[in-house]
Amino acid sequence: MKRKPNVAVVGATGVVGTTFLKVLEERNFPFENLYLMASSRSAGKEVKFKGKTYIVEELTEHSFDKPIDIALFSAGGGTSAKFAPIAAAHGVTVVDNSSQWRMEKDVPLVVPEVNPQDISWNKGIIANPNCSTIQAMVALKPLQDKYGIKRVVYSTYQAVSGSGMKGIHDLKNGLAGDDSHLQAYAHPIAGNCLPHIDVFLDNGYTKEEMKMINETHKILGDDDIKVTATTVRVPVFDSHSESINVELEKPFALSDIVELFRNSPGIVVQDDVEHNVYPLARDAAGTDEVYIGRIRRDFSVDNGINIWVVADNIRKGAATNAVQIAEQLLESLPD
Ligand code: NAP
Ligand code: 3JN
Repeated sequence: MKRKPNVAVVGATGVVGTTFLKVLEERNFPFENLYLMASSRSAGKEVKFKGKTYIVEELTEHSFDKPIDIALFSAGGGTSAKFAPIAAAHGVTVVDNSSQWRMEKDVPLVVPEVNPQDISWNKGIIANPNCSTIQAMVALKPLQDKYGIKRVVYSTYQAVSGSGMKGIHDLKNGLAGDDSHLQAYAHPIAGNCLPHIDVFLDNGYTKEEMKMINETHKILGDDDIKVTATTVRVPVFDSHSESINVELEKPFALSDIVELFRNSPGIVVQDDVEHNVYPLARDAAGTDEVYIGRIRRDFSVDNGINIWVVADNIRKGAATNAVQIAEQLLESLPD
């Protein structure tokens, strides 16, 4: 690393933004100056970071007039649509958490354990994938490399923290017996499973389901992989769980796949059913790894496998993944 970067966190007061700060501190991310930005609602708010008090500033067209090297954005798609290009035009490299730029041809969509090489061709904006996609990619990449992938079926069990403060509010109140003022969901989430994440599209899928399908193709670099998804919100505060059914191109020995996962970056295997060991949302919460268990053959097809994949959706699914990308940017910081 040549010098310490000037860093901006956009959306610093939100669920993902505050986790950005936690992860930057934990990983001792180097910086010269740090700027915290949010909407006018939070301008002037004080935030403590590494023992120092920072004042949140309002994000405006002039926010990037000062020298900033890296900006971590998590302020929604509309804010990214407007402000990421302004930042990039000022020479800032933006790591964006929204879906706004993910499928743009000249924007890399990166999971550092999977396609770190794509960071190098960024033109000022790098997209962080959807949280459900990120943990699936960490699991699928080693399978793709060793056996090839024909088809994937995702079924997700997603935590309410993926809906920000409003989702947490709906579950907390629902558990306390009050479903009268729902903020995030069309139905009570306490005691329910809602097969409805983001909006419904004309093809009958939700936008979350289509994000998983399209982002899988882009990150794995293969549009021929057949992918389908059902995404479901469940009454869990933190960590997304996913059942992933995969049809591989080549035959495999189950023990080789367990070994492959054990030796792949970012993965922890938790698979000892005799002792009731398998990944659990509550155990994954607060950590940065992707946990894989229930590894078993799918006897209904040739070369099929079922896995259960769990990760903290706000950390590995958002903040940690973006900070890992930013860590790679440190290597190419101009003098
Ligand atoms: P949140 O808790 O509601 O926080 C939203 C943040 O954005 C707040 O800091 C808010 O500032 C700021 N903001 C809103 N409008 C703004 C504007 N016009 N200008 C500047 N800042 C603005 O939401 P969250 O859960 O952190 O999620 C934020 C975004 O991250 C989501 O919209 C999504 O795009 C992305 N996200 C991605 C994933 C993923 O799968 N990778 C997961 C979750 C979220 P104020 O305090 O001033 O309102
Ligand atoms: O619902 C979840 O579990 C993940 C939510 C992600 C999200 C929430 C609001 C807006 C996104 C995203 O990252 O795809 C967006 C968005 O930017 O579209």
